[in-house]
Amino acid sequence: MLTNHYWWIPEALTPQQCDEIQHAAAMEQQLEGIHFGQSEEHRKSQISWIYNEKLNDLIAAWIRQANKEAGWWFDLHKPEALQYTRYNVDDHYDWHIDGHMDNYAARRLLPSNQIPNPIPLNVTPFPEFQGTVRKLSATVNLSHSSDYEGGELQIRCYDQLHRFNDAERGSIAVFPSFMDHRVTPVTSGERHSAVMWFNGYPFR
Ligand SMILES: O=C(O)CCC(=O)C(=O)O
Ligand SMILES: [Fe+2]
Repeated sequence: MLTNHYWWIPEALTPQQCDEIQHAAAMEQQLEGIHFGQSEEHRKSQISWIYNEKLNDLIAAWIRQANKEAGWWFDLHKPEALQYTRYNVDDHYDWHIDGHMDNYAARRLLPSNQIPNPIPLNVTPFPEFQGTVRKLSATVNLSHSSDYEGGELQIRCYDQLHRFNDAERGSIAVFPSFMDHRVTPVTSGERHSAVMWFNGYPFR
């Protein structure tokens, strides 16, 4: 299927870069995280969007590198904004994929006033995302692993379960967006992460 189900980058970001992401997130409005088409229990977390060019370019560059090192060589086009997520005790994100990869999933361009809320994954008001799908997902770990218990990112593929416990601050996990994954409930403390999705045209 794929030789590598994920690509792990242990010390991708310096503590200063992690601080910068956290400062940028603190300036933005906090929203309830949702998963389109799923019930409220599926996901519990607070999110904010980061539109900082320098920080977004930094994460995007790591994803591009992982894409090659992992041997995927997916055709990548453009990343979405960075989504910052806070998981408090009991917060979680149940099993899901971040996007399908085929032509039915390709985003259709719609005028902003016709975009439903919440926004389904297969429409966009932005011309630069027209025709694209999510290809690679990246989780940036922004908490020290000693700051929380539970809150473990897990990726499953057929009979294999990959568990990312003790994910140190500044590490990044990159995986294809069609891979099933979840974040288990936080049992103590607080876990902060940032996710970026890199889009491209459907697989062919
Ligand atoms: O917080 C994480 O590590 C992953 C979150 C996630 O899967 C998502 O936002 O789609
Ligand atoms: Fe996800």
